[in-house]
Amino acid sequence: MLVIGERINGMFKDVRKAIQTKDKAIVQDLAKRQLASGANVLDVNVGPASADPVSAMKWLVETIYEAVDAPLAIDSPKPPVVEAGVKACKRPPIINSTDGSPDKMAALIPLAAEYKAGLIGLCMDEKGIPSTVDARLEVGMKILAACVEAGIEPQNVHLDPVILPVKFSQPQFAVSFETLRQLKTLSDPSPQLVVGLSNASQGCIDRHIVNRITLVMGIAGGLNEAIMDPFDTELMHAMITAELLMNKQIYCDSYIDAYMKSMGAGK
Ligand code: THG
Repeated sequence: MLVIGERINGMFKDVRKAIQTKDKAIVQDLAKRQLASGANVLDVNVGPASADPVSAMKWLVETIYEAVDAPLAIDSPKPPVVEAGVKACKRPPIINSTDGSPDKMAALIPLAAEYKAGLIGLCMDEKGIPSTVDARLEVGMKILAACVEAGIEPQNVHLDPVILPVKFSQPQFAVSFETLRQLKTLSDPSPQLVVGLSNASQGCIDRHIVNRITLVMGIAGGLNEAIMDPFDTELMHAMITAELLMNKQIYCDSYIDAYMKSMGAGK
């Protein structure tokens, strides 16, 4: 499972403040601790409130690289912000994300091909998030086909069925789950399958259990990557156990410790 740490996001108050005051230590500490908790990749998002998102993205990427050398996921709905982040990267990042709209695909697919970056494709387009499985799959297929045509290998395409908060869009999880299952079969080798996990629990009182069960069900449906909170230890343990049950890890009595050690966690 590829754990993409979600915490360097201006949606969180501490990160928003760090961007405003150029406080490197907060960002660098989050980078180090997420990796030590088992994250493989760090998501980087300036948040919706940033006054100058292009410079904020560049500053975040440079600040993170001063402290750690990890792969990054450059996360913004605005192509110029993504481009600034990708250009500041020392090694190919994951671009997060395009959707199926012609404008975004035209801007981001060539950028991913040029920088040999991975590309996340959201199963939505300029008309919004489709409410049916077939319509979401159609968008996913369109993005995958355009990527392959541009020379991006399917393994570098990460499709996201789009998870919405269960509190506000309750019927949607079943649609996302079934979309996920079918996205897996779109190509051989299959694209990577990713979700923004914490979306599921936004507005819920007990967010932890909603995130945990969403992740476990996702893994059962073929999910192999998530943008998630690596500081949530029970979430990490649930993930490792779900992968064990899906036969992706070898059982031993200390399988959780063994997994964490293999991630270099705890350093
Ligand atoms: N798919 C892809 N990328 C994504 C998402 C997705 N990137 C952004 C987001 N969704 C995933 N990351 C987060 C990060 C934080 C939260 C949710 C998703 C979150 N934040 C608190 C909140 O809104 O309640 C912030 C408040 C706080 O604690 O300070 O829940 O779906 N490809």
